[in-house]
Amino acid sequence: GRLYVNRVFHFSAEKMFELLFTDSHFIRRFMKARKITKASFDPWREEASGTMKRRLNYTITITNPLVGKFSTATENQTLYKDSREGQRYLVDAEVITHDVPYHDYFYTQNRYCIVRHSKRKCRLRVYTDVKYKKQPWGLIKSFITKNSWSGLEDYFRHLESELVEEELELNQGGGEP
Ligand code: YK8
Repeated sequence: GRLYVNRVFHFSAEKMFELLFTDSHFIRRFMKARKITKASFDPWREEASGTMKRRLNYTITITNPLVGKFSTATENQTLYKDSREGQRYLVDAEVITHDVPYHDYFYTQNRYCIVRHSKRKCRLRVYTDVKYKKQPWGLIKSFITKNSWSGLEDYFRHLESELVEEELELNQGGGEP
């Protein structure tokens, strides 16, 4: 896998969770900027084991010239039980892009780790992996992986910069340092 985001932000871990994993203005705005449309978010639901799950559906706009312009996608998110409120949030997100070539071979797994540093500081790490459900021919596999990495890098670089913007706004005129 790869580590795409690894940064300390000057706002709380709860705030980070709220921005990324609830139906927040931030995520709505970000999706709009990425031309992610027709988004539907299920609420978080608790499983018998205590883990929380939810499903998102949306349509992504693709800039890769090798692929059609749009694809529907399903994202299954799992929030792990040991994520004690406000201390640590671990979210695994499996993203399946239904309408890209070789879509039945692979999916993407993004792991978001939010760790509390202090009352008003947290660290966000995002690890990404391209996973295979069946093994394609070697050349195809490297083609899928290479094209996935470039799309993911672009997406997470943009997400990080928008979070930096949000951090600025949140800390403006707040009074206390
Ligand atoms: C989520 C991974 C692969 C896919 C794309 C497919 C190339 C197909 C390979 C051909 C277009 C928002 C990506 C980047 C689309 C965007 C997906 C996003 C960024 C040439 C054989 C969508 C996170 C996410 C996960 C997977 C990304 C796709 O929150 O290259």
